[in-house]
Amino acid sequence: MSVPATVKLLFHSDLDDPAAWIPHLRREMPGLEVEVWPKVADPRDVDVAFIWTQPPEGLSTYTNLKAILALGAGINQLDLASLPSGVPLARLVDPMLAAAMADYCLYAVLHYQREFDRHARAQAERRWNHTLPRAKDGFRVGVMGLGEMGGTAARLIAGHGFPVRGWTRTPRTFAGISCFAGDEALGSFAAKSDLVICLLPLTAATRGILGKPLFDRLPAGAFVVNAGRGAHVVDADLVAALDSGRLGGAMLDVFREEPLPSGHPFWAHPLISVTPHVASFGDPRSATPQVVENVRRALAGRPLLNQVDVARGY
Ligand code: NDP
Ligand code: OXD
Repeated sequence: MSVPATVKLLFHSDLDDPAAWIPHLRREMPGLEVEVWPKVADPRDVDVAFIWTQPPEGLSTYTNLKAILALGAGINQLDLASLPSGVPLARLVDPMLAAAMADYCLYAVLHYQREFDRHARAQAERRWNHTLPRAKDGFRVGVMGLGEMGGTAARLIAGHGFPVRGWTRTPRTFAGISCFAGDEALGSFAAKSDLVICLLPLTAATRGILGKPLFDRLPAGAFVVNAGRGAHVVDADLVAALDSGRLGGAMLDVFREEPLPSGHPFWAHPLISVTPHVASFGDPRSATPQVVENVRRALAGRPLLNQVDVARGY
């Protein structure tokens, strides 16, 4: 189906640079007009919203929206309950986004298995720390969420020789990965995860999941990596578990408040590595075709690719 002569797209993000997207979008859709918030002539003329978060005034004045396309793989930041009802929502699924995330997770696994964290602390004290790392095949990695992000990360890490287990809401099968599903399996999953990576969406069921009850089920000295969402972590429980030695370290990419406030205890904690929500990022080069296809589908009233099940929350 061809794209109508003029299509209006609202762009709103405090994370993404519109200049990085517009040339790719225009190349694929010559009739596209991108209105970068707040320069929106008339919200009623906008066909599709391409947004990370909603504009501060919300979307209720965009009365002719045919689709909302999230600028991220995760969509909880959109405040689902306040989106205009009846307008379909899609998220970004992009092989480069998943590949970048898998690289981040593999880096985190190697960081802790090869004890780069300990060596950095030893260097700061000018201390020669000649300890040898645990064997790869004895360093068990647990991935929470085996979707686009977690599934890609789990396969990459398993391909590097680490035993990998995964935890999902519904039963899944992945070659070479021990799969666990449902709340009742969380304890068995956790009990043999020397390092746990959270790549869950933030929903009512997963909020606060990285807290004391889970930490207490992990092997002593386990490591936690969170690249899901900040509200997966109970911040005080994490600090307490690290301070008591229950956990050995944490690498965190996402936070309850972003940017992470300068006074937050995570910044200075010796066992925490902070990255500023850069574990992965949408790449306009590879993601534009999906966005354009979804604009076409929206205009034709067809189901979107990667449409979000709003009731399920992801
Ligand atoms: P998907 O929807 O593809 O996968 C989600 C996975 O989580 C599925 O395996 C799902 O299980 C599982 N899951 C959901 N709810 C539960 C639950 N209650 N219990 C157990 N498992 C559950 O999402 P993506 O992989 O694309 O993205 C995951 C998250 O990663 C995003 O929502 C976002 O928060 C985060 N993200 C972070 C980025 C960063 O830069 N830090 C970049 C991109 C994403 P099932 O398979 O049974 O449905
Ligand atoms: C996210 C993203 O969901 O960056 O965090 O895509």
